[in-house]
Amino acid sequence: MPMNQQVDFDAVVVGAGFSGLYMLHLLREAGYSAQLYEAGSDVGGTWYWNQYPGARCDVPAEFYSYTFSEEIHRDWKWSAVYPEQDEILSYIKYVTDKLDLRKDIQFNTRITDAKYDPEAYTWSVNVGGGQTVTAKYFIPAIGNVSVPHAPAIPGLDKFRGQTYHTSQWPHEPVDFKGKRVAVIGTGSSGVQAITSISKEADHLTVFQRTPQYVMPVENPKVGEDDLERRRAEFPTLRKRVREHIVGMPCFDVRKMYSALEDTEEERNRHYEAIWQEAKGFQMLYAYTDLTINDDANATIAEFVRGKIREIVKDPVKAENLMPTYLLGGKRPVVATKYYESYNQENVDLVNLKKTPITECTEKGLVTADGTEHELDIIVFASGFDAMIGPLAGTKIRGREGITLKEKWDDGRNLKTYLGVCHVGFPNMFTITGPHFPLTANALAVNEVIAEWVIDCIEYAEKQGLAEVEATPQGEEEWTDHVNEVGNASIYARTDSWYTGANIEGKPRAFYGYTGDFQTYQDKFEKAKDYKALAVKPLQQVETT
Ligand code: NA7
Repeated sequence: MPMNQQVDFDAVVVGAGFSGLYMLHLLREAGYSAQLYEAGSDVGGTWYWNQYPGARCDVPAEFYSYTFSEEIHRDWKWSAVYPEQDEILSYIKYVTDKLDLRKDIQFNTRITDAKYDPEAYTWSVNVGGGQTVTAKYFIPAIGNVSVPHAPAIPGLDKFRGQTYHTSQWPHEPVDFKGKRVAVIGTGSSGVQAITSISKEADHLTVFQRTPQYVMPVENPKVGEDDLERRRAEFPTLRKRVREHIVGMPCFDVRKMYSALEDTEEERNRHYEAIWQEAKGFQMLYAYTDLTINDDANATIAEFVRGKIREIVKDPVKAENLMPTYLLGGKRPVVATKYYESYNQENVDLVNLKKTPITECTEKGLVTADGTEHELDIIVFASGFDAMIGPLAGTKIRGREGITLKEKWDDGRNLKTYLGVCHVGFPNMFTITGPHFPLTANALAVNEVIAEWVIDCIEYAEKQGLAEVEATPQGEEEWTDHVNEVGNASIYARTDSWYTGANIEGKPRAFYGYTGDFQTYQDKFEKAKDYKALAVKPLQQVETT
């Protein structure tokens, strides 16, 4: 501070999810004027939009919480290890009010376009209603799984029942009692919705394109003793989270060697113990090489397939639920008694690889075998145009007037610097954009990025800079690193939204960062020398 340009705000932030709210707080703490615009009518981001039945976080809340304030940590009581969506939303509202952030947030405002003015060194942001605001810094924090994707089913408009997408769920409860329901999609959202809706609906038909490895997790209540322990441990919380391989320092079953070094019997004993203790994600980290060595991965994949055979009584359903790709190559899914749901008489499974949906009629969905599945409600749990979708779908024009979508050529030429800075887009920082880490606790990552951004802004202001922008070399090196770690991992050899394979025609790329959390943070530490940024001193600007 102070800024030099004539602007409405020092910074405009877009999106009132975990990352945008923290960014707003950091900007205000550092003395900048900032305004946050949010499309929804309240804060919450992901947890505002995804109010589908069964929605909950699969990272323990103890670690899926902000780590910057002891007071917030001390005063908030999580009721369970993996709280449900409404509790996480209440937490976000609580933090918003505690930090008094609402006064700088404008709700019900979807930002559709923003433009950099290379003469004035400012961003103009269209805030709707014919109004534009200017800011030196523009910080989209609009999520990376926030643009829903749904299959184009011929005749869907004829359907007489109701349709929903998990990520655009109405804020009034949907009543499934006595209803015939379809869920299309079996990712994290579908699996959670299936386990929940199957308990209420008269009949549930799951339309599955690719089977999932779903690892069991229970959801114990958090008692007073636990809360006391957590409060006492707060001083080391941030350090523990940041030093952990995926930002969840509760992994206590990891054997620090290759799965192939144990005998089959020892290995299966180890997997069985983790399965019985319902330790969720920890299965994938049971040994050090399950995500990097295909042979090691095959051992755990076969173990889980064995569990499906054991749990699911109907052999046809069991066979259709059997995944064959590398476990963890798609984002791991954890749930409580998912496979058991298929033993309920009211739950059917359609394997879309064998019998794809051909059309929708007034009554329901028709599959290639000619069956008409009569339905009252269709739930699309069919995922997202992930990672680039939200930013590419917003007309954000940089110095040369081209949009991010054009710069990235829809993903064919995806390059970023740290996922945060972009050549041609000075003074813009994307917190949840492409190249965001996919294998770490997202909230911990948000904190790392937002803190780097505020440091960078402070640096720019102290140096009297008009512009900071990624250099082509910075972008090149970071993107090479993203591609290198991606190519060396199992994610390269599995179809998933990590590489755009979930959407027909979407170019293949590593849309997210799949390296470990330590390496990622090291890159940010190193980036504090700002050598990968091109800067333009304000004096130079004033004299040119
Ligand atoms: P995901 O993980 O992308 O899952 C989407 C599911 O929908 C998945 O099973 C897809 O099958 C299926 N899908 C996608 N397109 C189609 C079509 N056209 N027809 C049938 N089925 C389809 O999204 P989620 O919402 O579950 O989770 C996203 C992330 O949000 C999650 O990982 C957390 O980070 C939070 P596929 O496997 O692609 O064959």
